[in-house]
Amino acid sequence: MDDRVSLDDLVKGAKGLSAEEKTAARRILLAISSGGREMAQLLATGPLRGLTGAAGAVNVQGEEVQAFDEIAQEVFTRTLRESASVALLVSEERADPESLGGGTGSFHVAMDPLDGSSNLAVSGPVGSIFCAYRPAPSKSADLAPEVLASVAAPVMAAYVLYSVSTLLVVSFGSEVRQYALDPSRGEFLPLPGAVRFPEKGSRMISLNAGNASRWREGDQRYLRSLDGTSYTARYVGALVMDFHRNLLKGGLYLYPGDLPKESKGAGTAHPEGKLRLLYEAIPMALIARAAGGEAVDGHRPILEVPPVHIHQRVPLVVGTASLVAEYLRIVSSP
Ligand code: AFP
Repeated sequence: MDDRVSLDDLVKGAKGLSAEEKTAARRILLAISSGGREMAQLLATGPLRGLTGAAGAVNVQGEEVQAFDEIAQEVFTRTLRESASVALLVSEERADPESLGGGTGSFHVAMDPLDGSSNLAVSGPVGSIFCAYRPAPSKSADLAPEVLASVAAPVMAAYVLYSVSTLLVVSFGSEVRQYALDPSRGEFLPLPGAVRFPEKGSRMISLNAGNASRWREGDQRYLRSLDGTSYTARYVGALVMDFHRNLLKGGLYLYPGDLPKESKGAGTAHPEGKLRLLYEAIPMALIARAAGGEAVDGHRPILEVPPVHIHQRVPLVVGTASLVAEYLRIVSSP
């Protein structure tokens, strides 16, 4: 059955949103679509304009900023501001939340405007990730605590995948829908069917084994347990691409924390993992759950991790529910 659902109809069917929130959610999705369309065009011609390398600056995570990271930041900040539906915006590329002045029914939005940007140098896939949070009733004078208070209520998650085609994937928590950019019309058009992790899918395992000597014993044990079993190793190094492939085919994405600093040699950088709670782990967890999958931080569901910082990192294990359960069993039983 060809049950394509337009973005408008997806918003109309979203459960638990007021009429004002539905209007805001629709405008935010239009802002993401329009920014995604603009980014797809810019990325396609990036190599011709020399836009693949580092810009030389360093972002709030201490990472070198690629030119496109900043371009994506500006594109999506503009489209989200124009939506008039975002109160506060948190971005990987900015130390502090920015007030975008959205009116009644507005959400706080956390975004990673360009995920996997180190792939740009080789024309590899990249993505943009977004999560809309419902503001908590009591307002704080400071912006960061106000965003953190809203993190308990993620309402909508979306990502744009820029690859051989440009896809928009959206969920309000009950189902996951895909939209493909038609460049000739400049529009994201719905693809048929709700997306779910396949019941009897592949066993794609996505992890950076080059970091394994720095992982905790449980994660190393999980890696050893794969030896001799039937699985396929796939790792692009862009969360959006690795997650999306596993969502469609069946699989597990794993980015654990490193051992505490004193136990490791030089290069130790991510005791809590590399990925960020608000704009990477939670949106992927919302989408994974809505697609019948699961997401954990190594012990507990990602959606139960208490938020303490807007740029908080968290270990992430996400994918097919049975593979996440298998991971949890192996890390917890020496
Ligand atoms: P960049 O945006 O700095 O390329 O990082 C991408 C990312 O956050 C995520 O998309 C990848 O899955 C992960 O990092 C890859 O990290 P490693 O290079 O350490 O495997």
